[in-house]
Amino acid sequence: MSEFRTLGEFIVEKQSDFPHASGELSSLLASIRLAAKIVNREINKAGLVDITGSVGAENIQGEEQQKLDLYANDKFKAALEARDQVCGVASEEEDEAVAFNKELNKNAKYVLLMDPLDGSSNIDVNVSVGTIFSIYRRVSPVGTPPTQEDFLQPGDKQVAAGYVIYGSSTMLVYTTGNGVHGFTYDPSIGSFCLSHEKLMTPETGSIYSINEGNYIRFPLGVKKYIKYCQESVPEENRPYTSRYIGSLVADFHRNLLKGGIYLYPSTESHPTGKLRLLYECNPMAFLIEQAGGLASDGKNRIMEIKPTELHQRVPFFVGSKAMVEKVEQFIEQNPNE
Ligand code: P6P
Repeated sequence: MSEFRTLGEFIVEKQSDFPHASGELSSLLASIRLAAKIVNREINKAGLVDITGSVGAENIQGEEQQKLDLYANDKFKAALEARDQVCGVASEEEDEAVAFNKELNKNAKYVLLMDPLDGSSNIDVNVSVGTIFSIYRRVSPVGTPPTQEDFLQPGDKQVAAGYVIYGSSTMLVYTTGNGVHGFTYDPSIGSFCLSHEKLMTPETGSIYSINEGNYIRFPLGVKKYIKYCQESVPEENRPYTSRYIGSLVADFHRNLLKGGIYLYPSTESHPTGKLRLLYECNPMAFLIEQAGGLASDGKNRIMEIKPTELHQRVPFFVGSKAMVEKVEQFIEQNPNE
């Protein structure tokens, strides 16, 4: 890890990758960096302060909102609203998209979508959690409030995406379409320092990540893929290893570095899958494709899906190219009766 290339310096250095960039995207990434530091501080002392546990409310997903979910949501919104790059935010914790109405926001060029604290139900048991973000250029006229169309853009239109993983160390991993870069937070100097430049995920791997407790409810092709992973064929590096943390950012991050596949198919309780297209699947899809991997709903490339609703869910298969292609083959060969 180099102490001499902080996230801030790297963003400015790479700004030249953006023709006609006026530095707004760079400033926007700096806002995310600030909010990540604030959330990281709270998460690291969550066990000591009465900020874990639930608030006794549910979000639009019907999921019990954790105190830190709302804390993270508020901090990221505040950091973004205090600057002039974003005209509005959509969040897992907000039923509708939030328009920023201050004058300095109305002329902003970007919108941001986020899952402010993914996997937050794991906080009380000290499992890694994460923030996921996705950034688009607005399509509605600058100077007017953002519209639904600004947020319902296909993943291919993203200008930046990334996540913060609050784990054994805190990292910020992002792409602006010029590779994936990882920065590790050094609390002794209060900076994110470049630790993984131009991350590429292995073409294949030996880790599959899925909640096998739902096995009997999986589509037939997914069941057959799981059995394929468990079949012992040493010359093909099988059986694979099953690793499932129950926190997308943590499972994704490990598989990105080591090679592997994360699967969240449709199940009875989630007939269109559990993960949300706009602020979980699209940003992770942008990252994995930039790192040489694939992201699919089992048949289609995630980033080609035209969104219809802010919180819509899709089946999600993401990771090493050869592994995603293999599960797509099983799904194609075993259409559900
Ligand atoms: P299950 C967390 O709620 C999340 O959205 C992802 O972070 C995680 O991978 C998944 O759901 C876990 O879902 O149904 O296996 O508990």
